[in-house]
Amino acid sequence: MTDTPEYTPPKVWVWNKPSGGRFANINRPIAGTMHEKELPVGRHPLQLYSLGTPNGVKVTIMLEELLALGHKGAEYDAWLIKIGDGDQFSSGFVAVNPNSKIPALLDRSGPTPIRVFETGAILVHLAEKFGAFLPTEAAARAECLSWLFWQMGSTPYVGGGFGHFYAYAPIKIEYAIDRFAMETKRLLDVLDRRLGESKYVAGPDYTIADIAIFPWYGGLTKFDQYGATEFLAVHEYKNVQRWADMLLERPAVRRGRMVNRLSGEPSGQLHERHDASDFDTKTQDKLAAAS
Ligand SMILES: N[C@@H](CCC(=O)N[C@@H](CS)C(=O)NCC(=O)O)C(=O)O
Repeated sequence: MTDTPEYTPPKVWVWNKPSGGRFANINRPIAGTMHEKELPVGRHPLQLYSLGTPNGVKVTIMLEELLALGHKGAEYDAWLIKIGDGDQFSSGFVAVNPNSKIPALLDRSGPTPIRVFETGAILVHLAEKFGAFLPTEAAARAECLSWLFWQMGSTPYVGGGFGHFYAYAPIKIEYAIDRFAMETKRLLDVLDRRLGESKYVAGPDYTIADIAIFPWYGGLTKFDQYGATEFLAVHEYKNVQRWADMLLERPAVRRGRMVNRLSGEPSGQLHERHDASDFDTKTQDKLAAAS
């Protein structure tokens, strides 16, 4: 085991110094509004305030899938929330999500706007609203919701645990990396075994469980999330690879991954989406060529 500095916790923890590491500037022990600013509102029924992270991408994939099915009521404006700049602490954003995390959805299709936060709640809200990607038969619905909530419960160990200590923490702590690499590999194995017996996560059909799980576990296996492809030996998870490749064939998945994205190839970054045509005209490469 490597040596890490000795630390004896004080009797009462106090916030007296930045914690260090990536994202330390936005971590704080208090909730609520940090500055006054309203959110913009566009012309579509659904207003999404987000960023192209794995959590944000779940919702843009869902919306693109609904539009691909012909649900015009799923038209949306996707506004960029730069969490590195603290946009999630504005009065407008906190009113839509008191937890100050992207993504947050404002459903303005009815007489009174409905706010929805937490991706699990957003995916269920949209699935029930449009009657899509959530089976109605009891056993199939239970299987889908079980895997959906498996993602919600398990991913903090992958992102906040493994990703944080492997890629973002200011020091490498062997104990923490071991602890969360073990859990991340166990979770990949859970998913791999499931996908060895089932075409999609919840059964024979594509559902919101796949939409929620893909950006995280597909990210680890296909997109070198946290630079950990080799470290986690992701090639071992053959069924996850097969499933992720299959999802990547879907045009709606490819479009959803582009929305609110601030990194990667300019042609894959659509910072804001207000119209279906934006994918053809407003990606960063197109905007650069036009200016
Ligand atoms: N459980 C939440 C997680 C959302 C979340 O962690 N969002 C991150 C980006 S991926 C965020 O907004 N972080 C900003 C912050 O922590 O201040 C969900 O599923 O919606």
